[in-house]
Amino acid sequence: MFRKVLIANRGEIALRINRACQELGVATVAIFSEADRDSLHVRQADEAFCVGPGPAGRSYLNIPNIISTALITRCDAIHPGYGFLAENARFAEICSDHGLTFIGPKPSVIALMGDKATAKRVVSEAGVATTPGSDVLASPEEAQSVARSIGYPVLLKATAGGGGRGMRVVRDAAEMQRAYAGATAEAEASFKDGRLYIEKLIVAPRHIEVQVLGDDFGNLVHLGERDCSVQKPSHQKVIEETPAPNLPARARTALHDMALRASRYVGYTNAGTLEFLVAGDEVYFMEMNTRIQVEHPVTEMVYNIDLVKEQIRIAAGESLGYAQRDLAARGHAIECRINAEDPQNHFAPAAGMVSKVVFPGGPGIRVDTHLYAGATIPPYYDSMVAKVVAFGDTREVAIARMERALRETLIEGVSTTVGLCLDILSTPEFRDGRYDIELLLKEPTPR
Ligand code: MV4
Repeated sequence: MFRKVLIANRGEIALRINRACQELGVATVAIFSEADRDSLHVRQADEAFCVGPGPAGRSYLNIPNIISTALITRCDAIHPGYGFLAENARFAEICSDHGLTFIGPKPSVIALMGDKATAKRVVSEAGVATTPGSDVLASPEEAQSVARSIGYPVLLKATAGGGGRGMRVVRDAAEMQRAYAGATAEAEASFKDGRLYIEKLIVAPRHIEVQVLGDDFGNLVHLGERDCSVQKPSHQKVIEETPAPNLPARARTALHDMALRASRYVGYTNAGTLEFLVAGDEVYFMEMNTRIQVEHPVTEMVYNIDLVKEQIRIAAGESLGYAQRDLAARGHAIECRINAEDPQNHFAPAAGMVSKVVFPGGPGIRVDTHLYAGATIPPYYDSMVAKVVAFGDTREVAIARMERALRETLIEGVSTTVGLCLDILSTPEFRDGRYDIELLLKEPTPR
């Protein structure tokens, strides 16, 4: 096992990684920006070092400063969390060039999956169904010709994308030229890579993902699925749950089998998530995320497994120690993401001082947060401030606990998505477990 790990992140996930390390008897080094001096991860880690000013480009993305901090403090490994450098293959390579273990998959696999068009091609070689469409496109004319053969409406997507940036719906051939130019420009600006591919637009699908864990000895398991269909038009996930409600047994088996088959084919190690679109009984692979995800706690609750500890154990060269048949999910878990956002400003991320905070507790409730009374939320980073997770033997119990927990939650000083989550939980679509990605897309945000 490692002696010391550098946590290359901030916020709740930095605390989460610190907890896993503490329980494993691994010492921790936190890094922080000048805007995060008073953050909890700085206090809770064994050591902490400032790596630059507030803007992430100069601190949490500052590779030379992060690597030198790890070397000076004699760390063995770096945990990247999610966001920032988590899916940067070059960073993973630089870590290993400096004798530091990157806690995640191999750099070559990160790079393979980071190219969404290549990922689809490789995964389909493994016999996994992918959304009908093209490989990388050379021109809008080629896009029109592919679209004619698969049928409109189609989606233009950025090869370097993921999370919906550089994505355009195209309803007919006449729209293609403009949409193509817009999508390329956006992808070029966001990723310095304007390459696009095309997919048939799946109408009103569910967005379901499968968690996998693989070790360096060829052991690979899935840990079930998470339904992440409740997303804002901005592709921000709001509520996730496991198991996916009302999922036909055939579709569930297909999801799990495809996840294992694709992961095995690319030699996947550590924790990963395969994203699928599900329409009725049809299941299509969309992309793979080569990191721990925000919503990992719901999986931890039903499998009674600490995924972050597993990531660290695997990276340290330990074997999984269990097989698929040893794993069983029990009960139901739901996560609500609490974001600080300004309803006066189109729900843009809100910065400011949090004057009062009360988080819920009691049976079946877990809260992952870095907030405390008196904390300031800097303007530079993601607006998520807490995750409230509810567990129950049944979905109904989990929902009742979540509603009770959200009503106990008090955050003063900034506006949050607590009310939005309560509104969604009360809709008939959510209560019946019969919702898809359109739940938050059709009508303007309730309340
Ligand atoms: C799609 C899709 C329908 N058809 N692809 C891709 C990135 C992810 N964040 C959303 N993605 C989607 N890809 C095809 N071929 C639907 C989504 C989608 C979505 C699209 C617009 C607004 C919200 C969405 C929420 C989940 C999934």
